[in-house]
Amino acid sequence: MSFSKEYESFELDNELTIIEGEGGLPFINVENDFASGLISIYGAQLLSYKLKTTTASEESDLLFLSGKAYYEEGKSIKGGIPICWPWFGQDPEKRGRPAHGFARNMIWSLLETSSNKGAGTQIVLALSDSEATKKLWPHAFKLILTIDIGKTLKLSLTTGNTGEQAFSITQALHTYFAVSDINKTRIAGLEQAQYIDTIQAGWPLLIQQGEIIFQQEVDRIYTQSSALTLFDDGNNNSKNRQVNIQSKGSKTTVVWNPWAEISANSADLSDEAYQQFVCIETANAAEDVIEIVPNESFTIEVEYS
Ligand code: TA6
Repeated sequence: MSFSKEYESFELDNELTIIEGEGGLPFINVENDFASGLISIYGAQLLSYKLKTTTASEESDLLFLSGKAYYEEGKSIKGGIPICWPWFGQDPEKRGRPAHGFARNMIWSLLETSSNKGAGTQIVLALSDSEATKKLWPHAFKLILTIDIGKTLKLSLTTGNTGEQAFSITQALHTYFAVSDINKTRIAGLEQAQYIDTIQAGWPLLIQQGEIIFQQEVDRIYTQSSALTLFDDGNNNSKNRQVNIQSKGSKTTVVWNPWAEISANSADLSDEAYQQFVCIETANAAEDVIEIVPNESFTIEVEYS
């Protein structure tokens, strides 16, 4: 039986069910020939993606999900792929509105689900302006997130301006990649790229020397979005793997690992959590601000393989 009548018509035989997830939130459970996935309709947040191997077993999760995550309306779920929108980072107007916007803290509508036998499962979710969003942000909009769960994982986020005035957004697909050991994790593709180091006072603009490695807290906004590769070189572990990241519509890549102190001081992360993930975010942030005029839309996309 479906979690609720409202979602029944979206279920797909032997492939997609709507279940009662953590905190009583509606979750979409996907299981197809290529992979499995779990999406929280609250936040339109993908929480899990596991590729199937040729031996019909599953690979370990591509995504990190904190064991201490909150599943409560008004709070964000720590892990998976949170949608940061319509602003990235702290409230740009410093009015005390939530960090990373409000899209990750709202129940979205499920618009469509479909099965494409040779390719996987497609899920389309939407969020439109409401009284609640207008209190935080005065604009009329339609946000559409399409998730393709197949041999690769694809996300596409389209912002439509349905109002009569232009608006500007910053945003990010704030992906938490699971890694077996942060000390053996590296990212290639941003060598010589410029980045803003948001940990240092004054946010200096620096140049990336070699691959990105992790030996302390890292919180950087790279002003470039090229093809990237995440290497998880942890040995004796099934997570030992390589993830290719291809994006469109983004001129910014955010790389974040909180390291030990922030992990220990975050109520929704365990003390050791920082060893198990790295965030690589396809974004429009810092100077990469997107203006959208009435009746126009803007799409950001990413594919992980
Ligand atoms: O994207 C990096 C970042 O902005 C960090 O500065 C850190 O705060 C992180 O996101 C997580 O933010 P959250 O609000 O989800 O705790």
